[in-house]
Amino acid sequence: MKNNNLFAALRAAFPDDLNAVAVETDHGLLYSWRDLERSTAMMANLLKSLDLPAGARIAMQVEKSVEAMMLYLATLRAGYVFLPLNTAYQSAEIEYFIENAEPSVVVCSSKNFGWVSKIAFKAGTQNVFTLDDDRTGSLLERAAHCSDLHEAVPRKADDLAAILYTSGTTGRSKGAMLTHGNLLSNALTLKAYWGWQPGDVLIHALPIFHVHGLFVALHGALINGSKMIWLSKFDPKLVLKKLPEATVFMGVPTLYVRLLAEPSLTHEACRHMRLFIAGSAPLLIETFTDWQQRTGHTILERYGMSETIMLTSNPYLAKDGERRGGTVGFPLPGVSVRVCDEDGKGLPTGEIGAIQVKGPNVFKGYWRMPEKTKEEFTSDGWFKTGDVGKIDERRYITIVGRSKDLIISGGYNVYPAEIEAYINDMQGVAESALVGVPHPDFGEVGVAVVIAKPGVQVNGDAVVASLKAQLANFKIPKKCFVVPELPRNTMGKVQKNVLREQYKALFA
Ligand code: MLC
Ligand code: AMP
Repeated sequence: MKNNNLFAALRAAFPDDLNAVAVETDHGLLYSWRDLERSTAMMANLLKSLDLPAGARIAMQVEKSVEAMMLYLATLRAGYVFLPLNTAYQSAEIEYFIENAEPSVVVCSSKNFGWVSKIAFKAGTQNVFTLDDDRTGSLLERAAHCSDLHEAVPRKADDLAAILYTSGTTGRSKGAMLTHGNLLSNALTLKAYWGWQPGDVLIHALPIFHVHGLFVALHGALINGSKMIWLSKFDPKLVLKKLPEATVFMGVPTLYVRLLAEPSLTHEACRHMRLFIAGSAPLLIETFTDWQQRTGHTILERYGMSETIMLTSNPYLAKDGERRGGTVGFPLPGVSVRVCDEDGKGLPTGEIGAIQVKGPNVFKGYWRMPEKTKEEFTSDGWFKTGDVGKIDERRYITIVGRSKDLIISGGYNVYPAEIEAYINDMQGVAESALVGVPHPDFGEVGVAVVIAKPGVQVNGDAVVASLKAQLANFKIPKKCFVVPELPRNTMGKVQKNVLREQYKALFA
């Protein structure tokens, strides 16, 4: 029977010359395809030696490094389930993920070992390793003693490969379960649709704990046997320096905004490039047109989410149509997209409604949340994205908003309910509301509006400072206002649209 292990498919795409460079880092290190092959085998053998239960989760919260990427590949190879965690998460956030996912292995940076291992051991995790971005840590020390030969463990297409936590409008984060089949089908579709070619070189400048950097960018290069220029952190000057050696770049809109601020971004600087791809948040039309003028390239915008990986894309080839700014293009081959009213009835062309999707890319469900999973699918099997949009007569899809109360800041999702719960718990706070307002760099940022309990003084800056001590940095509102009352409708519900309007020019 065919082995549907995603690693096996990625490995099969390695070039014949295993001595060729697979990854070049911003520190000037070179990793060959043979290095990827051998190091992932050693890590996979280490995982195997731990005698983990079938379906064991391997959680990782470490700074971006090639070794961290290898741990992901090794987890696939060994047939376990990868659980990447944003490095910005603090203890309360990590505690929730670890208690919820019950990973058998947790890998963290050595500076966090004290508090992370305490949480992990308390939750029953047996193995906690360290991994730092300078190629040190107990994970590598232990893997160094393992064989560099390893046969990818047979997996079925339906077997779990990764769990990505994504927050909800209400309640705690949910783990989206993605299978080997989901990830491979999407990688192959994108390889064909975006015209990956021999000789392509990707600048990988995104974090590797979310869909964009971990799957879209990484799988894209690997399934094409393409070299990656690996940046541990996005740095516009370094990207510009590397453009003449690269052909493909992927980024969230903030990365494009920051590149546009560099005077050396010119037609000439981008002469070697084949394709610029944007996604994870709306790309402003100004950014799209400025980029065209400054570089001569038309950004290809695509749309996806943790539960579905990539869903739609503007065309790569001119014969399939133009890349239209402000739209997210067409459903990818094999993916179905429909726009419905509240009752799930399909809407005519051009009408705005809920975006629902179906396809081999759509996840298996939320980790240990069968009820929540059921709620997010229609009775006829379509996944409700929570995004609101329309499809025009030429089939282009435009996202016009979200039915879910979500702020996307610099490509990271912030769920107001989570932040409001923290603020409401603070002394002296009666109620709060978090809204997203336009921001020139992050696209959108959170602003908190708070009312104090009668007779109590609450300081907005103190609210922000207190949140900083508890939550990931990208979730922190950029401003907090203390006001006498919040605008409400006749039902008493806070009118967030009124607040958004009131504060919309704050960062203009
Ligand atoms: C950092 N800060 C942010 C922020 N990132 N605030 C809001 N939103 C963000 N995204 C905070 C910092 O903590 C700091 O606060 C201040 O803002 C300035 O930080 P910075 O130094 O400018 O930030 P930097 O480290 O440069 O990070 C910015 C960034 C990063 C844009 C490079 O946020 C990033 O890598 N975003 C990409 C996210 C991503 O990969 N998303 C894909 C999700 S997948 P202070 O107070 O300390 O000054 C997905 C599906 C799909 O959505 O379709 O792809
Ligand atoms: P996540 O849950 O982090 O995977 O974020 C997924 C959400 O990001 C989607 O549901 C959309 O709301 C948003 N998103 C992704 N790509 C785009 C895009 N190109 N334009 C607008 N929104 C996008």
